[in-house]
Amino acid sequence: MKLKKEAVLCASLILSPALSSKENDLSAKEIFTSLKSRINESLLSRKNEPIKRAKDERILVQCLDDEMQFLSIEENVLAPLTNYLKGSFSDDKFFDDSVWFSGFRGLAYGSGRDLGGFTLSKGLILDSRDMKIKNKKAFKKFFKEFSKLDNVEIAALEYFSPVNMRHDGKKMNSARIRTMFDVRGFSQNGELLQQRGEFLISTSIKKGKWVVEGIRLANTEKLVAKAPLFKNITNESKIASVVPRHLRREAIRRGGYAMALGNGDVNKPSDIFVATVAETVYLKGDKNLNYKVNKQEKLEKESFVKAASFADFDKDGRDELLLVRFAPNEVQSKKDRSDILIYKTSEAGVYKPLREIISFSKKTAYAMPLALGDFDSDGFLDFYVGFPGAKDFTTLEEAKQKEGLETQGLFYNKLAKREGLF
Ligand SMILES: [Ca+2]
Ligand SMILES: [Ca+2]
Repeated sequence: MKLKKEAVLCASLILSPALSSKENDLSAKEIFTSLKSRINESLLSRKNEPIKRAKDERILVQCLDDEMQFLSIEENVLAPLTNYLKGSFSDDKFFDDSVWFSGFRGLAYGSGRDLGGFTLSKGLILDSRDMKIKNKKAFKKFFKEFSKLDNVEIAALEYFSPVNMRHDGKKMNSARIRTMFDVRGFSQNGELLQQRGEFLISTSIKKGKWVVEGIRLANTEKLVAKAPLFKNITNESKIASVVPRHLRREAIRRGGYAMALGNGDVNKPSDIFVATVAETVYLKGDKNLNYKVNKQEKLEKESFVKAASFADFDKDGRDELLLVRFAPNEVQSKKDRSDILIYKTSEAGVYKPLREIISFSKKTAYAMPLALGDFDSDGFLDFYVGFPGAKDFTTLEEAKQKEGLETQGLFYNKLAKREGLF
C-alpha cells in the first residue's frame, strides 16, 4: 500500500516520495515489523492496520526517536556549518577532502529584476544532479561576492531517512536534510547583499558523530540593494546573548512568548520586555543601542507570558506593562487574576503589579491574545484579551467550549471616572 496524504510526518519521511517506487511500496506492516522492538505489545498487535490517523500513537515512538537524532544533527552539522560561514570560512579544515559539493560549479545568475530599490536575480544551476565534486573551494566561491557577512542562518525544513539509511530499519545511520539558507552582508561594492535558497545536506554518522557527507545546491537567488531599508542591530544590541533560551515544549501553533517595546521611563531608546516559558527579562538600552538586563525582581518571575504590551494607561508619561499569561493550572479569582496583570513602574523604575485592577466574574481558560485600543474613545487606552480555550484557534474539529467558559474579554479603562486607581 502507499501512504496517503493524511499519514503522519514521520511516516511520510520514512516513505519519502523522493525514493524509488520500490521503496515507496513498503507497507505499514513491513515498517512496523522492522520497528517492532521499539513498539509496545499492545501497539504491536495493531501492526496490520493501515497508518491513517495523525494521532496514531504507533508512529509516535519512532517520531520521537527520530527527533532526538535530528537534534544531534542540528548540533553537530547545521550549527557548526552556520558558524563556519559566520567565521568567513576562516577554518580551512572545516570540510575534509571526502566532502562532495554539487550544483555550485556550474552556477550562473539570470538578469536581475528591479524590485524598486533592490535587484532580485535567480540562480541557474547548470550541473547535472549526479555531479559531485570533492572540491570545497566551490562552496567558498559561491559566497565570493560578499566582502563582509552580517547574518547567517541555515534552518532545516525537512529530513529524509528511509529504511535503507537506517540501522536495522530503526535508528538513522544517514539522512538528507533539506535546509533553507539565508546569508546577508555587504558586496565588494559596499551594496547590501543577500543570498538565499536551499541546500540539501547529506549527513551520516562517523565514529559516533553526525558529519557532512556532501552539500547540494538545490536552488538559489540573490538580492542586492543600494541602501539599507532596515538596519539589523541584532548583534550590536546583544539581545540574543541576554535573552534566555528554553526548549520548546508546546505545540508550535500556539506560537511563542511575548515581546514588547515601550518605555517605563522617559529615556530613549525603548525598553524591551521578552517573555519565555519560564522567566522574563527586562532590557534597557543605552544611546548606542547596547541592551542590558535590568533587574526587576517581581516582573522577571512571571512565567508563560503569551502576550505583553507597554501602554500608558494612566497618562503619566511612563508606560505600564500589561501581561497576559497562559495559566491553565492557576485558579483565577474574580477581582485579582494571575493571567491578566498590569505592572506599573515607580519613579525609580521598579515594576510592581497592581492589585484588583479588573473585575471579571466569568470562568475562562487559557488567556492568550491581547489587543490595545481606545475602544470607547474616552482618551484612555482599553484592552482586549482572548481566551481561546484548550483547542486554540487551529483545531480541525469543531471547538466546543465547556459550559460557562467565556472566550472573549474586553476591558474598558475607567480611570477617567475613577481617579486614584493607579
Ligand atoms: Ca503610566
Ligand atoms: Ca478608553
